[in-house]
Amino acid sequence: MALAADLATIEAFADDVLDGLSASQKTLPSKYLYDAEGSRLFDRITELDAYYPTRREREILERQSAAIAGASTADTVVELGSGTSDKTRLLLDAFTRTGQLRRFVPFDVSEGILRWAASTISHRYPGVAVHGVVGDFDHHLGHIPSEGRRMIALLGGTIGNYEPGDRAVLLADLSATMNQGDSLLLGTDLVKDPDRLVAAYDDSHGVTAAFDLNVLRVLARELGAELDLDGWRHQACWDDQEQWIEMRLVAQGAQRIVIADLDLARDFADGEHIRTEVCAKFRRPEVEAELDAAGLDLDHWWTDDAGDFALSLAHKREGQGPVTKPAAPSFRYR
Ligand code: SAH
Ligand code: AVI
Repeated sequence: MALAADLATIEAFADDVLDGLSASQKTLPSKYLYDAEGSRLFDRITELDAYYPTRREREILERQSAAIAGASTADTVVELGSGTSDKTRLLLDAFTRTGQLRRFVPFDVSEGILRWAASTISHRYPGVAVHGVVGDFDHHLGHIPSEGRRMIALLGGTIGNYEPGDRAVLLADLSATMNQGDSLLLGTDLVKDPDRLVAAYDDSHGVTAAFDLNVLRVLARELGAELDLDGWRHQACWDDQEQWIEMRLVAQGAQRIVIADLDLARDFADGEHIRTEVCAKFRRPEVEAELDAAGLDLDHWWTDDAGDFALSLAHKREGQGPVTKPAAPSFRYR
């Protein structure tokens, strides 16, 4: 299916759009930013000077991948939201050096980039079985192969693209799919000077703006939305209370979005916005507490020298049965 999020059905996409554009604060789930063009633009973002998280996480992986391989003792690396799996090669190199790696399972909603990454990695690591899964964290974690001793990696700070309630659900779902002996490697961006954060999410080259605005093309192409592509502007704001960057599309003059098939027509006043992504930033006690609530115990916490980004390794608590999932959250603004 030529959908933005390749695996998601048109119906699920339509439901999400109806839901998000019907609330008083309009939102769109950030997973729809990643069609083929969105994935390409995200890759360009990771190369920007202003966008430090990728470089900082890479620095940690360069130093700690051997320790991660040793501590996890995993023979299977599952990577959620794998994208290009570029940094992941540092992990795979360390896991193959010890001879422990049998399988790599990249999992992503964006099919094109996933196929490219899976094929690149299977050529580079001929002795490793590569099993790509096209899926959505919110619906398809059950599609992850359960064989082997697995380390599940969620890198890049992608966990921060979930609001706290949704994050608790995702961590509980992950914990529920883990067996005793499996581990979770989690990348989290850390709280820092808001000016640096805003610069990282509103770069002077306009790449992040193009990434954000691209979701309007996705709406037009996939759902036949009628809208003015030039009538919106990208904005990144730091929310000190929520401790997250909010990416927004702000209406330039009065705007209207009509999706005839969904019977949807929304008017936006000049300056009104649609929230397209939250990018939450963390401190260690919060990460530890959120893992704990999901039945996961933190074993290791590594940061880069500047203290910008953290990688944590956690295991499923001994005797931990199914984790009680928090009630599915509703949008805060509703
Ligand atoms: N892990 C990579 C890529 C991060 S970009 C890195 O650290 O650089 C976020 C990735 O997660 C994208 O490839 C996107 O397609 C994927 N993604 C976003 N929401 C998703 C969801 N709900 N289910 C599965 N994949 C998702
Ligand atoms: C994928 N995710 C971790 C990125 C982030 O930093 O929150 C997405 C992104 N949005 C704009 N720039 C990068």
